[in-house]
Amino acid sequence: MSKFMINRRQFLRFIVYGGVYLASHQFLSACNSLSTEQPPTEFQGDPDVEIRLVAKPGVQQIFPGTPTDIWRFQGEVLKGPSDSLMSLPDSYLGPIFQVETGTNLRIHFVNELPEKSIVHWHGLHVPDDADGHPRLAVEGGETYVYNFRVMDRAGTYWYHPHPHGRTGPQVYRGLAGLFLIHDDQEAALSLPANDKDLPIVIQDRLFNGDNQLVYSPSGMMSQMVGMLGDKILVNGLPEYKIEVDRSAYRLRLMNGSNARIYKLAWDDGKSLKVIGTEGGLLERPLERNYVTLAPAQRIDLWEDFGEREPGTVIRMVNLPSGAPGGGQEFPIFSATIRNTEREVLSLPEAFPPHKELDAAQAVNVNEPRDFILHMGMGMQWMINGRVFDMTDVARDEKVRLGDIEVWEFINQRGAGMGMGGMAQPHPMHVHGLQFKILERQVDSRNDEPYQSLKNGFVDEGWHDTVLVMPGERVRILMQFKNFTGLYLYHCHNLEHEDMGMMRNYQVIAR
Ligand SMILES: [Cu+2]
Repeated sequence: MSKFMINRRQFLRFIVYGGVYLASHQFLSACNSLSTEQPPTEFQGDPDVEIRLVAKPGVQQIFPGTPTDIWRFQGEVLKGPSDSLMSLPDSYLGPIFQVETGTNLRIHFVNELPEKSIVHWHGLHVPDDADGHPRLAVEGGETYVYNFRVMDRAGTYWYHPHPHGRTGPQVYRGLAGLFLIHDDQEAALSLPANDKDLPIVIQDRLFNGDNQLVYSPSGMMSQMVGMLGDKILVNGLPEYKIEVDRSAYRLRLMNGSNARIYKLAWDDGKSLKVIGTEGGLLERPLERNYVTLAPAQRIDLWEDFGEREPGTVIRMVNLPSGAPGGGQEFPIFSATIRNTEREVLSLPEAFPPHKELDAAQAVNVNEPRDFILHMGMGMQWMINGRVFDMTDVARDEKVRLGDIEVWEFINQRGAGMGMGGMAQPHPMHVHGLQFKILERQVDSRNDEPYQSLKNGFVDEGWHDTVLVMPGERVRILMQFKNFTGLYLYHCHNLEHEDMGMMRNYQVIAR
């Protein structure tokens, strides 16, 4: 297998520098006939946008005093519009990708870390060899080339490393960035844009007295709960502040934390207007008193700051909840309303529907595929009694190309002494697609932390990550389109994932 991958990498270099696409395509097909995988679906010819993305150690001034050692993505546009990458000022976070649907994208990922890595384009529908599966991880000093067409619609996606067992520490040190997709349909809506379209990437981190990141997921609590920090950073900065005009804004909230679940609200009690989720705009805006945001999830808000008086300072806060580490209220960021002229932009009542997926058309509508989330006897988080294996796919993890399926995640409380307390929330992520959430059922205990978070779920719209609470069953609906091959589904609590709460699923040709 590893020899084969080296061949493929050499081949990809050949495409880039040799440019003889058709001849090399035949060569790749020949290589692939040795494995069970389908040839990757790549675009033909030259990319529209070509980017070099380097992961490497660095330092960042986060607090006064000693700068913090971090790892970061650094990007360079080799071809295409220069604003295909946008950097966040004073941040360790990677550059924000900004591309149009339909763009043929080539990304040279250069690993300059002292360990293996690979990049996953979270939420994107890409060929399996562009999905950042851990089997594709490259050593420090090596390059992996991605070729894919951006097929998803406008929305807030992101990217982060995905090497097996090291995703948690690599993301924690700073390796993550937003991936924004734009399309004509969204552009036609005239939503708040440019300086009124703000990324809000929320992360918690733990620092020592010398401003250095502490990553200590060992020990009983971290194994259960994952890595929690005691400082909140937004876009890589503590005590994040924005100044806003008296106008409508689009706030793209993303939970980039390893394990923390947020319960987000404005401290002046004004409700939140949700316009989008992981897979783009909702069919119509929704109102929530608070939103629950699990690791890897995104929620786009519409906020008309003009409804408040100039000079007002409001804060987005985390409300107390039963989520791990969520017992107290704490601030996320603050916004000061500038004394500008009131600009009125009205929130559309509805957005164009994206597409429909009919549960009745699912091949297993009466008998969903069950995935039991539980802790094994070895104190290890598992899915259906299994932990991650690099290439293993069980019989019940094979799906057919084109099929629509219902999957059910069952977060099982243990039966024995104390085992009930071992159930933890699991934000479940399926690679390579966006799904619909069909229904939730919670067991008769119906207790914390479910009660304090449930009214903040946004189950409408399209998702790539869904929070499954202890005692809960969640059914999702999805279709396996266009690409065969090996993809992942896993818990996006990164410590659970690194511990093995991840499995392959394989899309097989009909
Ligand atoms: Cu989990």
